[in-house]
Amino acid sequence: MKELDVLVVGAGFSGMYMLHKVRQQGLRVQVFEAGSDVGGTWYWNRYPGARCDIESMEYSFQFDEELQQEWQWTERYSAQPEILNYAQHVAERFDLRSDITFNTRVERMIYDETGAKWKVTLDSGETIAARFVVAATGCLSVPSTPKISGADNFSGPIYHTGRWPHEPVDFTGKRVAVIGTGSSGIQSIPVIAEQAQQLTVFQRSPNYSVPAKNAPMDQNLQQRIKARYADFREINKLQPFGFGSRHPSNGGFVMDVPPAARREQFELHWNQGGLLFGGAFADIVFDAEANNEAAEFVRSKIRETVSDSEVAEKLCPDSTLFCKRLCADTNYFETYNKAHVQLVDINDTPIEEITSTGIRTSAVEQEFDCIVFATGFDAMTGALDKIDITGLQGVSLKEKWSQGATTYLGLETAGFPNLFLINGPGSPSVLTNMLPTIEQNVEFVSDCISFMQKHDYRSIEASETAESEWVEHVNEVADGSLYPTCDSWYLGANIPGKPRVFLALIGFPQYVTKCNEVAAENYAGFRLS
Ligand code: NA7
Repeated sequence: MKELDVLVVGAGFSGMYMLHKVRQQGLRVQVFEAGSDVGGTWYWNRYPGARCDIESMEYSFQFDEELQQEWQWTERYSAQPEILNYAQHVAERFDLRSDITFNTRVERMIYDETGAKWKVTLDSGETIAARFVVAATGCLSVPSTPKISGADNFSGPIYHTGRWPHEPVDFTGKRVAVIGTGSSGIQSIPVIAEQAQQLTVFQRSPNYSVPAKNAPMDQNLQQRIKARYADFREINKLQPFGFGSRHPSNGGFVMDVPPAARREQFELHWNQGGLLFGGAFADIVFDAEANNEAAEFVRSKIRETVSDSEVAEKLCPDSTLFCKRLCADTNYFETYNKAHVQLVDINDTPIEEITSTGIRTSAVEQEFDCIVFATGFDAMTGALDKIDITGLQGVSLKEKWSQGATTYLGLETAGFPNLFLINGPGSPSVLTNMLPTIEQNVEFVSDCISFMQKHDYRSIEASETAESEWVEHVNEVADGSLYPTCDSWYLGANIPGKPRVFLALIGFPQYVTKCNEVAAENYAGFRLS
């Protein structure tokens, strides 16, 4: 049986950096990746309009000064092809592909307590022994497709935004249905509408979206940031969500400001684009009245943009702003002013069936040439759930997490020694700029492995006490905010039957401090043996 020191699952940005780090430590490491190349999220999500909602100068690696100096971004917010090129550049620059096995899934992992090793079985049938396994499996990597009766009978192509074909899809002259209006729907709908002969959007819940204000990269700005890149990165890490220092938040509270000045402040942050709107006031995600003021501002923008007032009302969310990730769009609401674009609210007229030629709702049957599911992911836990993982005393991870995922720091879960998670449930992950968070998690894990080697430890496991205290902490912080007040994928609420547990920690700087303290105290809260 092949023996490794570290086996990494996934070759997205987490797996790539993990490989680079542990290789520098002189360890035997191999990455296994289901896709045919690196890139993770940016490998799979090739749908038209796919774009990052964090500015390019921040959504990139900072671990290597030459890398961050040499790479030139072309837009304020990068589109998927450019980010994928970047991932491929990183793979080449650090010769990563030589230690990545592509087109290979990890199917099963069993912990051998006596040998303090994981036995990992691949879909090729091969089993490999590894002292450590790092699950770099991504937060949004398992697409969720609702079960709609008749889908198998549809004669045209059915796409999912999260599993988009590698060859271009041409919608010219086509009658297209898009189901789902989360970020992927909101980004793809305007682009599909440019080609399609007719586009019908099936909406279950409207979403808040703020124009991204994307633009070609300001090259002077790129130069200025690069001249002090390390400082820029450090300042961003101190922001509550780990990004956005160029557009500082206003520390004030919404209701402390008179209405006219309040609107002016919202307008200012609206014009900064996308997620930066959240910086308009400090209490938007904590106070319901403040939140509703901000939400009402966004609704007023939707009403201003969409000319048909009935359609505008259907597009206006009434849920808590930010309790689902705010979308950043380019011409989303404007698209509904086009004569060939139609909005169907499936709360009024539910989808009953997909037929061989189209979609039948309770009101009407409509013909389509293709259907696009933009229906999201089994977030945070989906990829781990797909692997059959057995830890101590024969307990499976599925059993352990049947009432909700629990971890210590999002990095390990009790009963599963030497299995590290990158951006695991209970870490800040999706509530941050993912790249610096990935780097922080990977560096924690690689430092921990060095520490274990130096002190001759064979295994490390989160203690039950540290884990339950951490879970309590994550929930306490979430409950102090408005995040748990709607059915979001942060809570697993988009997947039927998934336990409702808040899966991310709010607050990146506090998390980093905690991790540093844990490491300084010889990995307090972990059992080393
Ligand atoms: P999201 O944000 O989970 O959006 C999925 C959308 O699909 C959302 O509008 C859902 O409505 C809708 N949906 C889900 N199931 C159904 C069914 N059964 N019928 C109709 N509509 C449905 O996924 P995205 O891919 O857009 O974005 C994920 C993240 O990627 C995003 O937050 C960014 O961080 C990047 P719902 O709101 O559940 O009623």
